[in-house]
Amino acid sequence: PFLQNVMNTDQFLYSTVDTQFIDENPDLFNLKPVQNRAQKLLHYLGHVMVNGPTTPIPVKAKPSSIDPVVPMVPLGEPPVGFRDVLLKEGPEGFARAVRAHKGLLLMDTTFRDAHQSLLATRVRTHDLKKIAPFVAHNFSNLYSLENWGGATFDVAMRFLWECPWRRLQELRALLPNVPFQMLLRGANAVGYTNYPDNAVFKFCEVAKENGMDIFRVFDSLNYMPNMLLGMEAAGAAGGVVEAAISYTGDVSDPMRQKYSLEYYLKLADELVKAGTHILAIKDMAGLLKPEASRQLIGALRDRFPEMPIHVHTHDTAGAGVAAMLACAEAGADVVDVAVDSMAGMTSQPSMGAVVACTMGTELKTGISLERVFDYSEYWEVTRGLYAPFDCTATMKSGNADVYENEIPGGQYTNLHFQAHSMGLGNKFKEVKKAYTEANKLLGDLIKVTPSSKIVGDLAQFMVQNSLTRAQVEEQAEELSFPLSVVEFLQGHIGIPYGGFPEPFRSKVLKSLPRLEGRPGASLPPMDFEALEKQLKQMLGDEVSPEDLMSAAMYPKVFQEFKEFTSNFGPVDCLNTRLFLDGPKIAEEFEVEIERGKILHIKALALGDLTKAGQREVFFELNGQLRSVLVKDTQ
Ligand code: 3PY
Ligand code: ZN
Repeated sequence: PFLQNVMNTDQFLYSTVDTQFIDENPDLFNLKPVQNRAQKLLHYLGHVMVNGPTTPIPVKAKPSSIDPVVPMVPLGEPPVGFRDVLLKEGPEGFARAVRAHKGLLLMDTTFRDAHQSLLATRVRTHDLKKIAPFVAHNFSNLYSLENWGGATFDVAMRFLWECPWRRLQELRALLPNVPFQMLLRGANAVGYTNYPDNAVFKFCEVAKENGMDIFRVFDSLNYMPNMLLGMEAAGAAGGVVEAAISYTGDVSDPMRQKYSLEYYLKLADELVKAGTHILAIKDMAGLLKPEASRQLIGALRDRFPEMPIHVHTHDTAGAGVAAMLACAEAGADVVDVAVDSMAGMTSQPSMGAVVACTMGTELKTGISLERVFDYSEYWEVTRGLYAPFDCTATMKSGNADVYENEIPGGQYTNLHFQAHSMGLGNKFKEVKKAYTEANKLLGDLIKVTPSSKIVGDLAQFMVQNSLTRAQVEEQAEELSFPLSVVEFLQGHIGIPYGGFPEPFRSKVLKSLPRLEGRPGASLPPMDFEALEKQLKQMLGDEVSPEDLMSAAMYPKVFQEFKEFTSNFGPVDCLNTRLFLDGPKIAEEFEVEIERGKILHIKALALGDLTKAGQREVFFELNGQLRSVLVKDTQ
């Protein structure tokens, strides 16, 4: 009441008194919400203690009990990095500086693709933030840090109950000097389907405003109209456009002619003509062998002497370091690596190995191996917290069979998890074989999100129904195919290189409609005003451009995320062990609910099951007894 009265005085309203103290202490007005959030977090912790994790767990393992230690970070501002060049000289100047750089540049994928490939994309902002200042201070000469896009956008909300935009904002504040890079699925943005053009443009604009720098744009069929749309959107937002050609097949194998060297060079011509700042080869399955690297990157280097070339790969077969060294020797400016303890297998090749192998040569990276060891130790221990998602629980090595099945890194891990969770642990080989056959049925596609999911869906359908490729072809008119396969054949994600497989397509589609050309071109623009109105009704307050974009990309996931956090509070403040497993009885811990605002919590006891199927969970919150009632769903 006191504050209410003061705020209603004319002196206050018309600023005739000095309100500086109030201006500088907005928390004065925040007492209730903090208590409210604290109570919600207790509710969350109680819920986890009674019912277990709130995110699906693929592996029967507990988070490790060892706490990660953040290596020392010097005081003061981090050194100048490539982001400073970008801010000063714009995308063109940045590209020139990259090309002119002596030595090999690295992109670190640890914050995105590495955990998407090894840990089911589950690494939380909490653990990324802790190590971000160390990266800023010790890896200021990275080309970029890949920390956003791909599956992270969806998973942040769907499984981690955190806002992907906030991740970007918070990391940006901690890491001002290294360019941030995201993976944009062209006309599919960060989703699995084509979005209306205005949604892709707006998405890039908001991403750039929130601190994104480099947009790696790809299309899952290398379908040029989709690529161009994504490139235009990233460029219009003021981002660095990194057009990426998805690589499949083997250019060094004369027997494999569909995706030949000429095919890739022609695509590169078009992307360079379309004005890409950087040209990328995206080897999402890790198929680029050293000899193929020499041929492909060598030819690109000769053809485009001024163009910076960036290569991405996965280490599934175990040849990733060899391939990246071959790419660098053939003229690539940048290659992708993940820190050692998050590298290898379906992830990227090891940063430490590439740094060590180029030391003392013209390709030296300028990165300190000692600092890589520190960084790796942080991630090794942090990775232990994600044991419930770690593919190494069952996957013990990479496998050179990827050269046959061509499954992208992240999907390879997912299919492995799926096979094990269905009790088909000894059938993974069969699943991979079916994937190879499904790919042939669909006409030998480029396989990367979302086309890889379509091939995977067809493979699963074949395994479940014990169907061979010949049987699927014979019975195509009668079978009830997964929707993704039917929509692909209708043209919903674009047109594959070489066209759709016939007569298979006609047999499956019969009289179903076919889309002509670029799918997004026939979609009506997204009505952002209507969406905003709808969100205001749902959220009851101002809707930020970031929330609007989350809802545009994933309407249902966004709504569930908002509902969850309105019940359970800002669960992203909890450390990962608490988030996944809750506290043990008698455990005391602190939660920083916002900067400088710390809650002291102790878990006291778990009550008996009541007749109504509930349990009372007792805590001490900042020295006061609190309890929450939780429905026991076990
Ligand atoms: C994604 O689209 O998420 C990928 O990582 C593709 O390689
Ligand atoms: Zn990848």
